[in-house]
Amino acid sequence: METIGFSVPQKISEEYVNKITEALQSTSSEKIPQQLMTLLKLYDRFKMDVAVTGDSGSGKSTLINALIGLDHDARGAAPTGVVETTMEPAMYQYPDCPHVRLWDLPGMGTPSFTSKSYVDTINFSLYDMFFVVISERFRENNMLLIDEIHKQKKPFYVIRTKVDNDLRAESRKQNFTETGALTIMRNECLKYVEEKNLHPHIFLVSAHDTQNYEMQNLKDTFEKEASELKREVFSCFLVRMFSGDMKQRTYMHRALQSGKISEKEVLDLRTFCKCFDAAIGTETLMTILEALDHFRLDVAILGETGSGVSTLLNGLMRQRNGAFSSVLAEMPATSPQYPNVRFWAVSGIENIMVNSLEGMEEMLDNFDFYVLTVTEWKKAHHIDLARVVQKLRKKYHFVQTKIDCYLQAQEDLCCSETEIQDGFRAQCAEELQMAKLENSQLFLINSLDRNAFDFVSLESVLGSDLDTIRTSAFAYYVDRIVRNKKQAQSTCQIL
Ligand SMILES: Nc1nc2c(ncn2[C@@H]2O[C@H](COP(=O)(O)OP(=O)(O)OP(=O)(O)O)[C@@H](O)[C@H]2O)c(=O)[nH]1
Ligand SMILES: [Mg+2]
Repeated sequence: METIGFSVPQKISEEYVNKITEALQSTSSEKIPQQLMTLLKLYDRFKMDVAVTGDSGSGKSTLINALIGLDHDARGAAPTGVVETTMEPAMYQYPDCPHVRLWDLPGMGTPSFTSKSYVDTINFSLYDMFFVVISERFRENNMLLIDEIHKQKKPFYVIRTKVDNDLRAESRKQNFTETGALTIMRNECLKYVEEKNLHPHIFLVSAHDTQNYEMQNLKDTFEKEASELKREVFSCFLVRMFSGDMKQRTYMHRALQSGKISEKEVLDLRTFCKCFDAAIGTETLMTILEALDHFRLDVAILGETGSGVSTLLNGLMRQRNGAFSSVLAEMPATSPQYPNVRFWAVSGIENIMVNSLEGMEEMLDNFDFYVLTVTEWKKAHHIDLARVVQKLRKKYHFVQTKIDCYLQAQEDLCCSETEIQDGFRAQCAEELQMAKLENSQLFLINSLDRNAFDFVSLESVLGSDLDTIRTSAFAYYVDRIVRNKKQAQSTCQIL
């Protein structure tokens, strides 16, 4: 068989390959893809619950409003006030991280929530992470909270709020400097947490003056760390759920009640844990999830010579001046719009297909998803190509490029542009149906004009499809590397 001699570079680093293969060595291979997919789907929809806690009146609700970008009197904002205000935990969606829920908790140290009973009343075990809000000065209560969070081995940030007030008061002193006063505030926080050998992030903020101080830094740090934190809390969540400890029953019950997990997901997870038995501990789970975050998805844009493969790639990568132009690109294209996705331009497929269909199959197997470009619907090899992709059990979409030229050529017809487009779509749909290829979508594109025809919808479908495909591609990839490792080991033993 003639091979085309092309293979994509490794999809995750050697370090992850080694860690994963070691961790899953004792797992039966047939179970890996399905079970991993169950786990990863759950991970995808898992919500990280961040509790905003602290003394009553320390500014928790006002901080939440600043984080979610709402004025205190806007609809949907957390109620704030100069008297005890928040009496029940209330949930707010963090705007830029769909998997993060912020919980506004009642304050500590009032007759309703005395310092002594606060931790038991609030039930800290329900939350995955904490923002400990402090104002004016570091108090005993703050340390009690931090001790409890530390005991539960959960991550937390210390947020000293109302620094605008503090600075205003301090500014009356002689020798006042803003930097000096802020350093004193930070050092006070540091002193107490470092005494306990803890090193959380500390932010000095004003919820009334979000442009100054460290509100932006708080948001940026949290958003940057959110995926890593999610991995950490999800792994701990799973391990705790199935630890067999009696206390965990109540925990599971509460998780079901708050919609953090569903009955079906608990069952799925039980099966997952049985299949992966002792091999799955927090560390292994974290390695798998971390590898998923770094896993590179390979998308091929395929077409015949002149079908506009490179121009489409340039359009998708938002490159104006034809940055990518190659027959079988040696280097993939990447874009911040599609993190961890490598796009490969593969033009001239008619030559490859004429030479060797099997070679084609082998080459195509390097990719996880395909965009099949067509210009001349009648002459193209797109149907054969789609069949090869289907045989590999992978997904693809069709893109009719240069649709503007097609429409221009039809100008003589006495129909509107929309009618011609609709007719064209119907014709293509019929052809695909006849070829039994109706599972894919067709996009009509002028790659030189991103605002015209189906370009925007192609981008949005690609965005959501690639996220779903990432999970299954990763699961099968892990399966493949674990199998290869086992095979290599048994060959070694025979030799
Ligand atoms: N100057 C200033 N005032 C603030 C800041 N944050 C909160 N406040 C004020 O502090 C008071 C209490 O704020 P809340 O956000 O209601 O405090 P809380 O911690 O949620 O209070 P409880 O729910 O009762 O525990 C309000 O009058 C806020 O306007 C800040 O950063 N700067
Ligand atoms: Mg409040």
